[in-house]
Amino acid sequence: MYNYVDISKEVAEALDQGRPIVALESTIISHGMPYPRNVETALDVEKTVRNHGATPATIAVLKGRLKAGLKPEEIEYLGSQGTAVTKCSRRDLPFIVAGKKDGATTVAATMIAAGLAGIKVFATGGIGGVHRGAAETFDISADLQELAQTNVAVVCAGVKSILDIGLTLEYLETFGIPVIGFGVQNLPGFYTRDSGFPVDFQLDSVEDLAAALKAKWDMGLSGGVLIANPIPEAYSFPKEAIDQIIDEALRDASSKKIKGKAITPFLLEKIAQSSQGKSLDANIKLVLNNAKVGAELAGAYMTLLKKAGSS
Ligand code: PSU
Ligand code: MN
Repeated sequence: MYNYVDISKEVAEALDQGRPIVALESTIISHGMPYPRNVETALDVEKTVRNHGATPATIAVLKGRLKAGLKPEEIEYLGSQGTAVTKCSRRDLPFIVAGKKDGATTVAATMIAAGLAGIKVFATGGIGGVHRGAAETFDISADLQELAQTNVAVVCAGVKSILDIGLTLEYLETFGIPVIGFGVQNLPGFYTRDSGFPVDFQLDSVEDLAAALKAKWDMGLSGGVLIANPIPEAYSFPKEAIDQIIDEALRDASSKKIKGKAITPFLLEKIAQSSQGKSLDANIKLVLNNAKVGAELAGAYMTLLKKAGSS
Protein backbone atom coordinates (compact mmCIF):
# COMPACT_ATOMS: atom_id res chain seq x y z
CA MET A 1 0.00 0.00 0.00
CA TYR A 2 2.96 2.37 0.54
CA ASN A 3 3.25 2.17 -3.23
CA TYR A 4 0.09 4.23 -3.40
CA VAL A 5 -0.34 6.10 -0.11
CA ASP A 6 1.88 8.91 1.14
CA ILE A 7 1.48 9.23 4.88
CA SER A 8 2.64 12.61 6.20
CA LYS A 9 5.42 12.67 8.77
CA GLU A 10 3.07 13.84 11.51
CA VAL A 11 0.51 11.10 10.78
CA ALA A 12 3.23 8.42 10.44
CA GLU A 13 4.63 9.36 13.85
CA ALA A 14 1.19 9.18 15.44
CA LEU A 15 0.64 5.76 13.85
CA ASP A 16 4.02 4.50 15.07
CA GLN A 17 3.42 5.70 18.60
CA GLY A 18 -0.17 4.47 18.78
CA ARG A 19 -1.56 8.00 19.19
CA PRO A 20 -5.11 8.84 18.07
CA ILE A 21 -5.69 10.01 14.49
CA VAL A 22 -8.82 11.32 12.77
CA ALA A 23 -9.23 11.01 9.00
CA LEU A 24 -10.95 13.92 7.21
CA GLU A 25 -12.33 14.04 3.67
CA SER A 26 -11.68 16.49 0.86
CA THR A 27 -14.86 16.41 -1.27
CA ILE A 28 -16.44 18.53 1.44
CA ILE A 29 -13.64 21.06 0.76
CA SER A 30 -13.70 21.10 -3.05
CA HIS A 31 -17.36 20.32 -3.74
CA GLY A 32 -19.24 20.83 -0.49
CA MET A 33 -18.54 24.45 0.41
CA PRO A 34 -17.62 27.67 -1.41
CA TYR A 35 -14.11 29.15 -1.41
CA PRO A 36 -12.64 30.55 0.83
CA ARG A 37 -14.82 29.30 3.67
CA ASN A 38 -14.10 25.72 2.63
CA VAL A 39 -10.39 26.26 3.27
CA GLU A 40 -10.97 28.12 6.54
CA THR A 41 -13.26 25.31 7.67
CA ALA A 42 -10.86 22.52 6.69
CA LEU A 43 -8.07 24.23 8.65
CA ASP A 44 -10.38 24.86 11.64
CA VAL A 45 -11.44 21.22 11.61
CA GLU A 46 -7.79 20.16 11.77
CA LYS A 47 -7.24 22.58 14.65
CA THR A 48 -10.26 21.20 16.50
CA VAL A 49 -8.96 17.65 16.11
CA ARG A 50 -5.60 18.76 17.55
CA ASN A 51 -7.22 20.67 20.41
CA HIS A 52 -8.97 17.46 21.39
CA GLY A 53 -5.82 15.38 21.51
CA ALA A 54 -5.66 13.70 18.10
CA THR A 55 -3.72 14.13 14.86
CA PRO A 56 -5.74 15.14 11.77
CA ALA A 57 -5.20 13.25 8.52
CA THR A 58 -6.96 15.08 5.72
CA ILE A 59 -7.15 12.77 2.71
CA ALA A 60 -7.04 13.55 -1.01
CA VAL A 61 -5.31 12.43 -4.20
CA LEU A 62 -2.60 14.79 -5.44
CA LYS A 63 -0.83 14.07 -8.73
CA GLY A 64 -1.96 10.47 -8.48
CA ARG A 65 -0.70 9.91 -4.93
CA LEU A 66 -3.17 9.12 -2.16
CA LYS A 67 -2.27 11.45 0.70
CA ALA A 68 -3.03 10.87 4.36
CA GLY A 69 -2.18 14.19 5.97
CA LEU A 70 -2.10 17.36 3.88
CA LYS A 71 -0.06 20.55 4.20
CA PRO A 72 -2.05 23.78 4.65
CA GLU A 73 -1.01 24.86 1.15
CA GLU A 74 -2.41 21.61 -0.26
CA ILE A 75 -5.74 22.30 1.47
CA GLU A 76 -5.68 25.83 0.05
CA TYR A 77 -5.04 24.36 -3.41
CA LEU A 78 -7.96 21.89 -3.20
CA GLY A 79 -10.29 24.56 -1.86
CA SER A 80 -9.41 27.22 -4.41
CA GLN A 81 -9.68 24.73 -7.31
CA GLY A 82 -13.15 23.75 -6.10
CA THR A 83 -15.12 21.63 -8.53
CA ALA A 84 -12.23 21.70 -11.03
CA VAL A 85 -10.80 18.89 -8.89
CA THR A 86 -12.46 15.55 -9.68
CA LYS A 87 -14.87 14.28 -7.04
CA CYS A 88 -13.34 10.90 -6.44
CA SER A 89 -15.21 7.90 -5.07
CA ARG A 90 -14.29 4.17 -5.12
CA ARG A 91 -14.88 3.72 -8.87
CA ASP A 92 -12.82 6.82 -9.75
CA LEU A 93 -9.73 6.10 -7.65
CA PRO A 94 -7.81 3.84 -10.09
CA PHE A 95 -8.10 6.35 -12.91
CA ILE A 96 -7.15 9.38 -10.84
CA VAL A 97 -4.18 7.48 -9.42
CA ALA A 98 -3.00 5.90 -12.70
CA GLY A 99 -3.56 9.18 -14.58
CA LYS A 100 -1.52 11.08 -11.92
CA LYS A 101 -4.40 13.48 -11.40
CA ASP A 102 -5.86 15.32 -8.41
CA GLY A 103 -8.96 14.01 -6.69
CA ALA A 104 -11.15 15.21 -3.84
CA THR A 105 -12.07 12.08 -1.90
CA THR A 106 -15.68 11.33 -0.94
CA VAL A 107 -16.59 9.50 2.26
CA ALA A 108 -16.10 6.19 0.39
CA ALA A 109 -12.68 7.05 -1.04
CA THR A 110 -11.56 8.62 2.24
CA MET A 111 -12.52 5.41 4.08
CA ILE A 112 -10.46 3.40 1.58
CA ALA A 113 -7.38 5.57 2.13
CA ALA A 114 -7.89 5.64 5.91
CA GLY A 115 -8.23 1.85 5.88
CA LEU A 116 -5.00 1.48 3.90
CA ALA A 117 -3.20 3.81 6.31
CA GLY A 118 -4.54 2.04 9.41
CA ILE A 119 -6.72 4.94 10.62
CA LYS A 120 -9.92 3.80 12.35
CA VAL A 121 -11.88 7.01 12.95
CA PHE A 122 -13.10 9.50 10.36
CA ALA A 123 -15.08 12.67 10.99
CA THR A 124 -17.12 14.57 8.42
CA GLY A 125 -20.42 16.42 7.96
CA GLY A 126 -22.75 14.29 5.89
CA ILE A 127 -22.54 10.99 4.09
CA GLY A 128 -24.15 10.00 0.81
CA GLY A 129 -27.16 7.69 0.97
CA VAL A 130 -30.22 6.46 -0.88
CA HIS A 131 -31.64 9.40 -2.82
CA ARG A 132 -35.30 10.26 -2.91
CA GLY A 133 -36.78 8.62 -5.97
CA ALA A 134 -34.09 5.92 -5.91
CA ALA A 135 -36.67 3.29 -6.83
CA GLU A 136 -36.49 4.79 -10.32
CA THR A 137 -33.07 6.42 -10.50
CA PHE A 138 -31.14 3.73 -8.59
CA ASP A 139 -29.14 6.62 -7.10
CA ILE A 140 -27.53 5.12 -4.02
CA SER A 141 -24.20 6.56 -2.90
CA ALA A 142 -21.14 4.32 -3.00
CA ASP A 143 -20.54 5.56 0.57
CA LEU A 144 -23.04 2.96 1.80
CA GLN A 145 -21.26 0.03 0.15
CA GLU A 146 -17.98 1.30 1.54
CA LEU A 147 -19.46 1.35 5.03
CA ALA A 148 -20.49 -2.25 4.40
CA GLN A 149 -16.91 -3.39 3.85
CA THR A 150 -14.24 -1.03 5.19
CA ASN A 151 -13.34 -1.01 8.89
CA VAL A 152 -13.58 2.70 9.64
CA ALA A 153 -15.98 4.45 12.01
CA VAL A 154 -17.57 7.54 10.49
CA VAL A 155 -18.77 10.38 12.70
CA CYS A 156 -21.39 12.44 10.84
CA ALA A 157 -24.38 14.62 11.68
CA GLY A 158 -26.94 12.08 10.56
CA VAL A 159 -28.74 11.89 7.23
CA LYS A 160 -30.18 14.97 5.59
CA SER A 161 -33.52 15.00 3.91
CA ILE A 162 -32.14 15.57 0.41
CA LEU A 163 -31.90 11.79 0.84
CA ASP A 164 -34.60 9.24 1.56
CA ILE A 165 -33.78 8.77 5.25
CA GLY A 166 -35.97 5.70 5.73
CA LEU A 167 -34.53 3.87 2.73
CA THR A 168 -31.00 4.85 3.72
CA LEU A 169 -31.56 3.25 7.14
CA GLU A 170 -33.00 0.10 5.52
CA TYR A 171 -29.97 -0.17 3.27
CA LEU A 172 -27.60 0.27 6.21
CA GLU A 173 -29.44 -2.46 8.10
CA THR A 174 -29.27 -4.87 5.18
CA PHE A 175 -25.49 -4.49 4.99
CA GLY A 176 -25.00 -4.83 8.74
CA ILE A 177 -23.84 -1.28 9.34
CA PRO A 178 -24.67 -0.19 12.89
CA VAL A 179 -26.17 3.28 13.22
CA ILE A 180 -25.44 4.80 16.61
CA GLY A 181 -27.04 7.95 17.98
CA PHE A 182 -24.47 9.79 20.06
CA GLY A 183 -26.48 10.92 23.05
CA VAL A 184 -29.74 10.69 21.08
CA GLN A 185 -32.46 8.12 20.41
CA ASN A 186 -33.43 9.46 17.03
CA LEU A 187 -31.22 9.85 14.01
CA PRO A 188 -30.17 13.49 13.60
CA GLY A 189 -31.14 15.08 10.27
CA PHE A 190 -27.95 17.07 9.63
CA TYR A 191 -29.42 20.61 9.79
CA THR A 192 -31.91 19.42 12.41
CA ARG A 193 -31.29 17.42 15.59
CA ASP A 194 -34.07 14.93 14.95
CA SER A 195 -35.00 13.29 11.65
CA GLY A 196 -37.93 11.50 13.25
CA PHE A 197 -36.35 8.08 12.62
CA PRO A 198 -35.05 6.03 15.58
CA VAL A 199 -31.45 4.77 15.58
CA ASP A 200 -30.43 1.18 16.33
CA PHE A 201 -28.46 2.08 19.44
CA GLN A 202 -27.97 5.13 21.58
CA LEU A 203 -24.56 5.46 23.23
CA ASP A 204 -23.70 8.38 25.47
CA SER A 205 -19.92 8.34 25.84
CA VAL A 206 -16.91 7.95 23.56
CA GLU A 207 -15.76 5.08 25.80
CA ASP A 208 -18.96 3.19 24.99
CA LEU A 209 -18.50 3.96 21.30
CA ALA A 210 -14.90 2.70 21.41
CA ALA A 211 -15.97 -0.51 23.15
CA ALA A 212 -18.59 -1.19 20.46
CA LEU A 213 -16.03 -0.64 17.68
CA LYS A 214 -13.54 -2.96 19.33
CA ALA A 215 -16.14 -5.68 19.89
CA LYS A 216 -17.27 -5.47 16.26
CA TRP A 217 -13.81 -5.67 14.74
CA ASP A 218 -12.48 -8.21 17.25
CA MET A 219 -15.29 -10.53 16.20
CA GLY A 220 -14.26 -10.15 12.58
CA LEU A 221 -17.44 -8.29 11.67
CA SER A 222 -15.91 -6.22 8.93
CA GLY A 223 -17.30 -2.90 7.81
CA GLY A 224 -17.86 0.54 9.18
CA VAL A 225 -20.04 2.06 11.83
CA LEU A 226 -22.08 5.20 11.44
CA ILE A 227 -21.99 7.47 14.46
CA ALA A 228 -24.60 10.20 14.24
CA ASN A 229 -23.81 13.25 16.32
CA PRO A 230 -26.50 15.94 16.34
CA ILE A 231 -25.78 19.53 15.37
CA PRO A 232 -25.49 21.79 18.44
CA GLU A 233 -28.93 23.15 19.36
CA ALA A 234 -27.92 26.78 18.87
CA TYR A 235 -27.12 26.25 15.18
CA SER A 236 -29.89 23.82 14.26
CA PHE A 237 -32.73 24.66 11.87
CA PRO A 238 -36.44 24.20 12.55
CA LYS A 239 -37.48 21.12 10.55
CA GLU A 240 -40.25 22.81 8.53
CA ALA A 241 -38.03 25.70 7.44
CA ILE A 242 -35.24 23.51 6.11
CA ASP A 243 -37.60 20.94 4.59
CA GLN A 244 -39.20 23.65 2.48
CA ILE A 245 -35.81 24.85 1.25
CA ILE A 246 -34.73 21.27 0.47
CA ASP A 247 -37.95 20.53 -1.44
CA GLU A 248 -37.43 23.61 -3.56
CA ALA A 249 -33.80 22.60 -4.27
CA LEU A 250 -34.93 19.08 -5.24
CA ARG A 251 -37.52 20.49 -7.66
CA ASP A 252 -34.88 22.71 -9.21
CA ALA A 253 -32.47 19.77 -9.61
CA SER A 254 -35.17 17.70 -11.24
CA SER A 255 -36.22 20.42 -13.69
CA LYS A 256 -32.55 20.98 -14.64
CA LYS A 257 -32.09 17.19 -14.92
CA ILE A 258 -29.07 17.17 -12.59
CA LYS A 259 -27.94 13.58 -12.06
CA GLY A 260 -25.20 11.32 -10.74
CA LYS A 261 -22.28 12.70 -8.80
CA ALA A 262 -23.33 16.31 -9.51
CA ILE A 263 -26.55 16.12 -7.53
CA THR A 264 -25.26 16.41 -3.95
CA PRO A 265 -23.02 19.46 -4.61
CA PHE A 266 -25.86 21.09 -6.62
CA LEU A 267 -28.37 20.64 -3.79
CA LEU A 268 -25.93 21.87 -1.11
CA GLU A 269 -25.26 25.05 -3.09
CA LYS A 270 -28.97 25.69 -3.72
CA ILE A 271 -29.80 25.19 -0.06
CA ALA A 272 -27.05 27.63 0.95
CA GLN A 273 -28.41 30.23 -1.48
CA SER A 274 -32.03 29.91 -0.38
CA SER A 275 -31.11 30.02 3.30
CA GLN A 276 -28.95 33.15 2.80
CA GLY A 277 -25.89 31.22 3.85
CA LYS A 278 -27.42 29.96 7.09
CA SER A 279 -27.19 26.33 5.99
CA LEU A 280 -23.47 26.85 5.33
CA ASP A 281 -22.96 28.28 8.83
CA ALA A 282 -24.81 25.28 10.27
CA ASN A 283 -22.78 22.89 8.12
CA ILE A 284 -19.51 24.37 9.41
CA LYS A 285 -20.62 24.19 13.06
CA LEU A 286 -21.70 20.58 12.81
CA VAL A 287 -18.47 19.52 11.12
CA LEU A 288 -16.45 21.13 13.92
CA ASN A 289 -18.62 19.35 16.46
CA ASN A 290 -18.00 16.04 14.70
CA ALA A 291 -14.26 16.70 14.61
CA LYS A 292 -14.29 17.05 18.39
CA VAL A 293 -16.22 13.80 18.92
CA GLY A 294 -14.02 12.04 16.34
CA ALA A 295 -10.85 13.13 18.17
CA GLU A 296 -12.21 12.05 21.55
CA LEU A 297 -13.39 8.74 20.13
CA ALA A 298 -10.01 8.07 18.49
CA GLY A 299 -8.41 8.75 21.89
CA ALA A 300 -10.78 6.43 23.73
CA TYR A 301 -10.25 3.70 21.12
CA MET A 302 -6.44 3.87 21.41
CA THR A 303 -6.71 3.80 25.22
CA LEU A 304 -8.88 0.71 24.99
CA LEU A 305 -6.45 -1.04 22.61
CA LYS A 306 -3.54 -0.28 24.96
CA LYS A 307 -5.44 -1.61 27.98
CA ALA A 308 -6.35 -4.78 26.08
CA GLY A 309 -2.73 -5.18 24.93
CA SER A 310 -1.34 -4.90 28.47
CA SER A 311 -3.86 -7.14 30.23
N1 PSU B 1 -23.06 15.56 2.15
C1 PSU B 1 -22.73 16.78 2.62
N2 PSU B 1 -21.58 17.36 2.20
C2 PSU B 1 -20.74 16.73 1.32
C3 PSU B 1 -21.10 15.42 0.85
C4 PSU B 1 -22.26 14.89 1.30
O1 PSU B 1 -23.46 17.37 3.40
O2 PSU B 1 -19.70 17.30 0.96
C5 PSU B 1 -20.15 14.71 -0.05
C6 PSU B 1 -19.33 13.66 0.72
O3 PSU B 1 -18.02 13.66 0.21
C7 PSU B 1 -20.03 12.37 0.34
C8 PSU B 1 -20.44 12.65 -1.07
O4 PSU B 1 -19.19 11.24 0.43
O5 PSU B 1 -20.88 13.99 -1.04
C9 PSU B 1 -21.53 11.73 -1.55
O6 PSU B 1 -21.69 11.89 -2.90
P1 PSU B 1 -22.52 10.83 -3.76
O7 PSU B 1 -23.92 10.91 -3.23
O8 PSU B 1 -22.38 11.31 -5.17
O9 PSU B 1 -21.88 9.49 -3.51
MN1 MN C 1 -25.20 9.13 -6.52
